[in-house]
Amino acid sequence: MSVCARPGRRAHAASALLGLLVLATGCATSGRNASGPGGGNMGVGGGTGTAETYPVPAHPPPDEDGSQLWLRYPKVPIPGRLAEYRSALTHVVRAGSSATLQAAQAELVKGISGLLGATIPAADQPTGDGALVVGTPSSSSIVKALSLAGLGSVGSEGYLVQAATTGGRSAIVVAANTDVGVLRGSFALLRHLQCHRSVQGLAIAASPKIQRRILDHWDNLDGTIERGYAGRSLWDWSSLPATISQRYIDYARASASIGINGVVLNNVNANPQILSSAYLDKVAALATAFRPYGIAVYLAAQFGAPLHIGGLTTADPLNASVKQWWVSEANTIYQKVPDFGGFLVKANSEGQSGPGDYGRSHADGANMLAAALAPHGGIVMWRAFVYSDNGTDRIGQAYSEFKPLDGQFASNVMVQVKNGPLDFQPREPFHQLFGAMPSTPLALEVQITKEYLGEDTHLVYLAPMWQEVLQSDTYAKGQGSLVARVVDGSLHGYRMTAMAGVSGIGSDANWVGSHFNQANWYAFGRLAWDPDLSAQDIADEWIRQTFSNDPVVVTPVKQMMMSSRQNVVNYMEPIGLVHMMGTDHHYGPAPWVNSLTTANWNPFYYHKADATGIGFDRTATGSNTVSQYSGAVRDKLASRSTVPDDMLLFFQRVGWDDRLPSSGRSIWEELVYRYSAGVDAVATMRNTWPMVQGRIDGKRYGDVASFLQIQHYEARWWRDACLQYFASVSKHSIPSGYAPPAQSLQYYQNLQSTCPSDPTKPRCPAIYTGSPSPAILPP
Ligand code: GCW
Repeated sequence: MSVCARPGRRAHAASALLGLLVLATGCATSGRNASGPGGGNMGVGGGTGTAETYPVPAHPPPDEDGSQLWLRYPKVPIPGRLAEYRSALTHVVRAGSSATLQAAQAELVKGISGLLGATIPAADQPTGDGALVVGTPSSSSIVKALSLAGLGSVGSEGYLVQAATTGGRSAIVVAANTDVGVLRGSFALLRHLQCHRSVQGLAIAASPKIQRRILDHWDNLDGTIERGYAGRSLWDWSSLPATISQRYIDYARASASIGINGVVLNNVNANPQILSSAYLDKVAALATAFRPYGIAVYLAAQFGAPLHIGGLTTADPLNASVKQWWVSEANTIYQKVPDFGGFLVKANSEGQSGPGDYGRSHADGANMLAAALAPHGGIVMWRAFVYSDNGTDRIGQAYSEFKPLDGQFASNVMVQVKNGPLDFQPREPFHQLFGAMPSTPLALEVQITKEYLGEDTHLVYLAPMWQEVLQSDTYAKGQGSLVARVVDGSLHGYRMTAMAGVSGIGSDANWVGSHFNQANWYAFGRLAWDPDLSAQDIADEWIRQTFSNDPVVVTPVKQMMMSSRQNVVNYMEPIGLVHMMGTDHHYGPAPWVNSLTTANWNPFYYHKADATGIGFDRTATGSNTVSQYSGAVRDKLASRSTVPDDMLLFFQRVGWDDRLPSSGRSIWEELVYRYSAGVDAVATMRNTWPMVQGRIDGKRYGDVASFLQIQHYEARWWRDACLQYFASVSKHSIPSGYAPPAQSLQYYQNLQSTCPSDPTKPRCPAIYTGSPSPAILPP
């Protein structure tokens, strides 16, 4: 950690005024220590922040709609750093002619020209100090002549970004072994500059720790997006393949800038038509658009496709005609898309067909597809999201089904596992399969779209949640067997590694439904590149690029982001509650629902609250699913004295008046406290946000303020509805010192018929009244 930006005078004044903030003195450095053969990110030099004070903008900055994401490149507003950059970067030496190098050069010219406030000229050779040289040893004679020592160890996607001397003149070099590595290095340099870090002694070396870093789109061919809250699908199938919109290119630029190298174009609840020749031409056009950015295209394949579009009477994976159908399908795909990545498959899950329909195993199904793809280098990502309503504990079913198959999958199959054993809830333990499949490469799937965390409106930064999972210790091979080490392949020596994020990216101007949801797309890419990056450092660099480097902005916004995940856990599902959302649309609270015919779709299934207590006993006295974790983890979760508070009701059943050792409160009191604290934490965010007013543009400022208001009302809705319900079953009342719920239980139950009217932009105007805080009354 190096010296960082000092807060300007206004920051001190503002913090003294609000009495809310401790101004941080740290900021993210340019990289982290290299970490062994699996890749690493090392920053040496150039990480220094600035001691300059950021000027207060004379006029509010011009409005922005968020469409530029973190690639905005505004002119550096601090004169010292601007002068440093202007002398260190005087011209760009033309890169080679490949589409990827051209893309890198175009981005550098655009970005640096914006940051310097003047177009940076291009030249064929260095013409003086300050040349920016980009390339590989084969595309650039200058890079070749530099014989950079570290290049050998950055692999095919890594890069070096460093200060150098060429022909006696100072230069900055972006060097890699491949053109795609050069592109990634170019974005790393732009990130460095956008964070206003010094370029003196610049020396960044980085390479990805995870091979495949993939956005999964749940986009349907009719333009809708399952669990999308940002408008319609980006892919305009009707105008493809003829029309390649700038939006596709901007999507590729943004994704490439954070290291993403794959995209599954369509929903895992897959329409088999995507595999038809007409659609494959459209897929090929997108693949062509993305290729210069190092992004490969994958498709979600419906297992029943041979029946639906192949004219066969079976999709049995052991049937010779079925196998042959997939072989010729794969051949067709690779004719059109030579670098096609492979298939993602949701099989025998939530109504999707699969090998189980024919009495075959997941391995039989996956291996049949894998055999068709193998000659072309493609892979299968077979999802482990399976459960049925068979009377056994839902969260143990994937483990029971997949663990026995370890070692039976073909070498080009990965099993893709959600972060937790249930379904992307605000807080879950890590999935039991991590650490339990040493012979099967496991890909980690997380959800960027906030299906269960406030959809488009709530400000919830997800990197702390993903970091919590990645840094969880499975103890599979003793202490230190982190989920991150499973996923990066180093724990079990996996031959393939991958991380996937369910994108939710749509055609809204801001791409993801809200300005702050952009941070989750950004953080996904950065963590997939290096799962050991800290959520805080990622937030820091995202804020600097997306809003401002001014500490008056960075410090409070980072504080809002870093507390946001625990806040949402508190006001939606504290101390281990899960799955209490409304049926189907998953918007708003509905803990009382217990009438769905699929038992494990009922919120009641998960909390089992009655007059005697609350919680799902997964210890030896209950479902014993806790025994699917390895010894140390199992013992911790199974014991009342060691289970973390936020996992309590997920694993254990407790009485309402039992005391929580950490707080001394009864379970009932703790629920009331947590729900109330969560609501009031949103009030704190709303009070903090005005600190950035005038420092960022009015449009984004206003958009965020109005979403925070919605979040505040909805947090109170969650609290009041859940507390009313639990009060009624427990026969307890709200203790003194807390605001009473605004409405009756019946009122909240009746809301289900009107809210939301539009599940793609879910809102509930009826509850946007009154003042949500304080929920904890002042003494
Ligand atoms: O969380 C659930 C979603 C479904 C989704 C499913 C899955 C694509 O509610 O919409 O289906 O997960 O992951 O397959």
